[in-house]
Amino acid sequence: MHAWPASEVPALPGKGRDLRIHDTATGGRVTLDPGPVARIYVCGITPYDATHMGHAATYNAFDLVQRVWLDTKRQVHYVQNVTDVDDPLLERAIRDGKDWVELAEGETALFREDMTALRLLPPKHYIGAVEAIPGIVPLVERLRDAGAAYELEGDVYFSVESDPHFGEVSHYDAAAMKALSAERGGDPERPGKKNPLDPMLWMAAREGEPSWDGASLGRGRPGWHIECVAIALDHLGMGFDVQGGGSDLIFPHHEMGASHAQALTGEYPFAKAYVHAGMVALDGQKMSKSKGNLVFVSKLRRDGVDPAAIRLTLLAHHYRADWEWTDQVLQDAVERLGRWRAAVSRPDGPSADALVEEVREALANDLDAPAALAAVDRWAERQDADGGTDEAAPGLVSRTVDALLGVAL
Ligand code: 5CA
Ligand code: ZN
Repeated sequence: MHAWPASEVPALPGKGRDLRIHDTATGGRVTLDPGPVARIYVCGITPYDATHMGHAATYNAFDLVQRVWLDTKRQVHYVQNVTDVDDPLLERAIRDGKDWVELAEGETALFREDMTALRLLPPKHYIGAVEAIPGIVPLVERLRDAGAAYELEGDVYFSVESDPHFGEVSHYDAAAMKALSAERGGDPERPGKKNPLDPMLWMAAREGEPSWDGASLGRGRPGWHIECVAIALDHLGMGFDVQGGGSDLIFPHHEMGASHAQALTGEYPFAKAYVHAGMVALDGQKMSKSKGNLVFVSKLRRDGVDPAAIRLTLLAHHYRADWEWTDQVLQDAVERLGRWRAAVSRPDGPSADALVEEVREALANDLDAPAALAAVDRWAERQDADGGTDEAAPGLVSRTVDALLGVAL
């Protein structure tokens, strides 16, 4: 699948800083040391509805990870998937009387437009579940042949007991795992499973549903977790630097993905850090396609809201915090954008050398974007109050905000 165009990332003077980031698996801050090519996998959308602010907030967080790495002169090998076949997509297509392929393609195209408008850097490899199927089938066969998977009425399940590290991403207890599994696509109540938590790797073809050749597995379609594992192993290999997504993916998705990969390869860990963004809510409830309480990026764009203001709204919240979308948080961002644009449009101003370092340090410190915004606010206030004589300063502020925060002033 093709991704979307990359906006230019200006180079900044001086040296970037290594990222210290909260890792869900260890429950603490880790300093990432990725080497010259940093490797990151971020779980992509299930394209049955338009991009909402929750998605945008999550992708914004991982865009900052990329920008911090790029600032250290590393290359970034970024992979993202599109879950372009799964139960919720097929259900929505039936509900709306649409062809599921057209629904997925249309929503993915809109997602690309939204990402481009928000200046979120594209993945190097943007891979759909459907195009990954030829790679998924042999992995499921290998798991089955190694005794890590078993058949139940034609479907194939992963045995969570086959990975000694199962549970080490989320650290949730059995009751929490069971509840979340039922809520997020699992089937803990299905009779005949070895462990109620075992997730499906391959679903045998169902009447009226799309299916693909699964070689010795028979016709069917892939389970959700193995999709991301196959794509990540194919393009990044084991032990990549960051596995990312929203906090609703901690369990079962990232837990199961890690176990699938570890059982397949005998290596540990799947990812060096598991990084999770908080949930954006609307009217007190997590914004979600299934609930329909959504603010769409595309709708705001159509209404004439500057994408840079949308981006500043996201940046005003720490990525790990759960927060509520309101008209006020958007309005605050619109006003901030206006103040910043006015401040950089003057021919000179107070020196911005310290600002570059402040923004760098804020982001290296667990992506503290609100602290980065506060630093730019202070420079803009000084510009407003006293001005300054540094002719390079306004340009340097623009480039810093562009390179590290993805906002074009
Ligand atoms: N296709 C799978 C991942 S493989 C999926 O979860 N798709 S999704 O469309 O439901 O979500 C896409 C990304 O947005 C995921 O990382 C998810 O954690 C994140 N996300 C979904 N809702 C919210 C929300 N309300 N706030 C923050 N992030 C969210
Ligand atoms: Zn995923």
